[in-house]
Amino acid sequence: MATTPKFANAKVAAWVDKWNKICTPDKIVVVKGTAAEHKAICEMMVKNGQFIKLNQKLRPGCYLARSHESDVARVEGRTFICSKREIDAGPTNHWMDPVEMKKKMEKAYKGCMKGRTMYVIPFAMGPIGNPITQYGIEITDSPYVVVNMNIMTRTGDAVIKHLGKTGDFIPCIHSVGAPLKKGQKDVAWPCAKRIEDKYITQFPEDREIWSFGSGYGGNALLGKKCFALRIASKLAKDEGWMAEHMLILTLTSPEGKKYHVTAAFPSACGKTNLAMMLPKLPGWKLETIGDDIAWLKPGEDGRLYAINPENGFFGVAPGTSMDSNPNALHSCTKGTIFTNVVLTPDGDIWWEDMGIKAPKEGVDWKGNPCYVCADDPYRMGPKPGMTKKEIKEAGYVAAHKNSRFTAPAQNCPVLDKDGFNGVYEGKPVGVPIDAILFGGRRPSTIPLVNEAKSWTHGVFMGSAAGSEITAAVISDKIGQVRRDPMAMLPFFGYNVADYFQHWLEMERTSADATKLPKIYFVNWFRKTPKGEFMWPGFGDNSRVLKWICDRIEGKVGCVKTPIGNLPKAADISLENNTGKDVVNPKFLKEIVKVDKAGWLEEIKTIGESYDEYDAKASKDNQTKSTTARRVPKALREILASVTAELKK
Ligand code: OXD
Ligand code: MN
Repeated sequence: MATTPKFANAKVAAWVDKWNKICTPDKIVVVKGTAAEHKAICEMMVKNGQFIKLNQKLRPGCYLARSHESDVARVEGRTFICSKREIDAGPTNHWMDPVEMKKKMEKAYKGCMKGRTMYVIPFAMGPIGNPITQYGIEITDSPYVVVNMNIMTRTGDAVIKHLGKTGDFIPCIHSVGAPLKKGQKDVAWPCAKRIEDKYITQFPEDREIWSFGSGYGGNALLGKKCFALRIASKLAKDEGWMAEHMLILTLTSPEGKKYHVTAAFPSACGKTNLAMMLPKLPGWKLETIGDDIAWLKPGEDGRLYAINPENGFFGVAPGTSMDSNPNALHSCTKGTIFTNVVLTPDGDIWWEDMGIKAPKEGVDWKGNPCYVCADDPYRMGPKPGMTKKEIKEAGYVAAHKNSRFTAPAQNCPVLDKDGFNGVYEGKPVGVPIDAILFGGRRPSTIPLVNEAKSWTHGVFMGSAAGSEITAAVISDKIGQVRRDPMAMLPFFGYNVADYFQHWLEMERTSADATKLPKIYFVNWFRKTPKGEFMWPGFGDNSRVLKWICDRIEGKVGCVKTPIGNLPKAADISLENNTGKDVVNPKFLKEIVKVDKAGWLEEIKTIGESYDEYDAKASKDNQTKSTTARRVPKALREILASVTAELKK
């Protein structure tokens, strides 16, 4: 066991001492958060074979990591919400009794850092000192986690200083679960290999996060999903604010008026692309505040004010190209950590759909050689000379589908610096939100954009969000549509039905509910029966954002329908409709219509999802009673009225 360092803050000292005694690391390092320290850890990892240093002329300060094949995405099946009552975790979460879980996990943590260094990472979720910001201490035995946390959050001495003697924080413990025996050589990606040995556990009542066995992304960078969404959503419910899986962007009209928009899309559905989009509409400017998480607090004026609690982008690499998201690629030019992408012979990186020709050969995400495809210079295969068809049939990708870049937000050429620093009109209050968007990948039925008739109707829309499952999660159902309410399905820190109720309460408790943001549902992913996309997406999405701003200003009308307020096709601007991908006006007319048959089916499955939440909500481990239906009546009423109107 190492000696526990001294901390002025008694809660920090106790947290570190507790885990030092349990995990028995060889050494403890308190992360200072300096550039020199960050570089030294990266270089140590290069020496230990855990990082590959990329060509520093091409990508200064950039490194590549390859994870173990069993540890490539979030493990939803091993993610737990351990509230005292099962019913408070709700029907969408895995639950275990908190006392039992702590007992079980403490056993796993016993001696788990032997032969390793324990790092203590003080971190801030949000700009240090901003009233919306929260703080955390993550203990970890993974240097990969340290350097990723340095990018994704604000870490180090400044946080310790801010906490002072009594400042509060969310205590987090993480271990890769791979102790080293004396003299045992470490592997490139230590982790618990068996899925059943991994635990991503939130204790919402104790406000603690315990993670074991995985070193990847949201399983291990505990500030992100575990804190900023699962724990924060519970804090937000208790304290009257909102923690959401949303990007935040600033849009400036040709007249110079600024709008702030948040958007909740499920994982790997283009939040980063929308957050950094280059508007195709002339005169419109878009700037980025965040690409994944928003914390929104009600202001005294009734508006919702948002900050991005993160400090970087943990973006999905495949598909990110100069066409789809040039600003994301620019964000990756320096100080970035790449995980599970291809290494090129000149020490650079490559991935599928990067829009860059593949090198003749490279090293794939598993560390094996890969070769340019015989008939497609933009693909790579596991053997020389393979055709595109052969590669597809082999199910091979050279960069893992959930390979990532961890890039500092400061690299983003279109970062809204004030908004990112949580400042609006010189005050550290976050930015006032004008519109909230929900969306997902929906090949049919769901129109391009649909405006909620009221806040309650908007909550209904969010509760009914759904999408095709993507590679951001380990699942055998990739491609199937699943309901993902508010894009929060894997991230609720409590009962989904209570979360709906909390959204409804935001209107009731607002100082002026007329100032709440307008709510929209968007869908960039409609397809023809032949599988052709009906909307070009990317920069053309600015056309939809303009319509939304026009609605906010009362400049355009709408078509009032049973499902919401739809645009007239003629009100979606087709200015500058030129280039490689253009809006097809014939398709546009189609995707702003109500597909009545599709909607009757949709509404049926929304009702089924509510029934499922209610049925499962009746399991209360403590009272053994069956509890009343939990999905709010107001949402059931909207469901009934939409159904009745559709049937008219
Ligand atoms: C993410 C996710 O990594 O949602 O942001 O999975
Ligand atoms: Mn996300």
